[in-house]
Amino acid sequence: MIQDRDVAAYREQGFLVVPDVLDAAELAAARAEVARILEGARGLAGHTDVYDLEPDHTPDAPRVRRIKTPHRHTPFFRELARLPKLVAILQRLLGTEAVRLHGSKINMKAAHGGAPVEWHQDWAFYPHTNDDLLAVGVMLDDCTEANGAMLVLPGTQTGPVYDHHADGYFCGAMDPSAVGLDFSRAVSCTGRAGAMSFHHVRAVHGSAQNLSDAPRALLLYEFAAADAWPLMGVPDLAEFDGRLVSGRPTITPRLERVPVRIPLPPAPHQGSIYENQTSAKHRYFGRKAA
Ligand SMILES: O=C(O)CCC(=O)C(=O)O
Repeated sequence: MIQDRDVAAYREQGFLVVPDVLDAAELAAARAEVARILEGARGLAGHTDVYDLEPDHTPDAPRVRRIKTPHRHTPFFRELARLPKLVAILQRLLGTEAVRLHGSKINMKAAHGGAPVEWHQDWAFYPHTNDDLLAVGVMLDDCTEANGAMLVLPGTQTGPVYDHHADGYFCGAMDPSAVGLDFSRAVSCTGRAGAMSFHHVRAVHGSAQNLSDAPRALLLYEFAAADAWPLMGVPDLAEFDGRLVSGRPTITPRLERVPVRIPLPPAPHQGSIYENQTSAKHRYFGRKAA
C-alpha cells in the first residue's frame, strides 16, 4: 500500500499517514470491539489493568481515557496487529522482514474534553539496542485538528533524546520551555477513519485536548525490528518471541550508536502516560473543564 516515495518521506520527516488501510468491514469490527470493551467500564470506581479513566469519570457516566494493552485482552486486537497489509507496510518502513509487536493502547479522546498528551518521544519510555521502532496510529474515528489529531514535529527522529524527567523522576513529558524546539512547525496526522499514521520512535509528538463534538479514538500499536532488544530487559523470552508478527526470532541484538536515556527512577504516578505526565512541571497543551 506504500511506494518508495512514502518510505523516503517517512525517513526524512519521521512520520507518514496512509489513507484507507482498513476497509469498511475491518473498521466496523474494530469499532464494535472497542464499544464492547467500553461497556466494561460501567460501575468502575478507579483505574484497572484495562481501563485508564478521565478525571471526570463516574461509575454511572463512564469516561475512559485509554484502553490499556488491548492485544493482551482481546484476540481481535492481537490478530489485527498481524493484518498482512499492515505487516507489509511495517516491513518496508522498518527495513526488515522480522517485526515484533512491542505494545498497544487505545487513546479514546472523548468529545467535550478528552485529555491532551504532552510532547514526548516514545524512545524515552522504551529505549532499545537500535531505533528501528515505530508506532502506528489506527484511526478509529476521523482525526481532525478540531478533535485533537496527533501532532508530530518533522525531522526530530534524528535529533537528541530529550529529558523526560522532573524532580529527578521520569515523568514521560518534555519541558516545552527548555528544549529549544519550535512547536509551531508541528504537523497534524489527520485522516479519515481507517487511515493509519506511522511515527518513528524518536519523533517528538503530542496532541491537544478534544474540545469538539466529535470523539477521536486512536488505536496505537508499537512495533520493533526483531533485532531491536529493549534495554530495560526481557523478563519472559517465550512471551517476547510470541509477539513476532513476521519473520524469525533472534537472540543476537543489533547494537547501534543511538542516544539513550533510561526512564528511571520510575514516574511517581504509574499506569499510563497520562498518569506519568501529571508530575511534569511545565505543560504546553491547555486543559479546560469540559
Ligand atoms: O493519542 C495521541 O494523540 C498521542 C498518543 C501518544 O503519543 C501516546 O499515547 O504515547
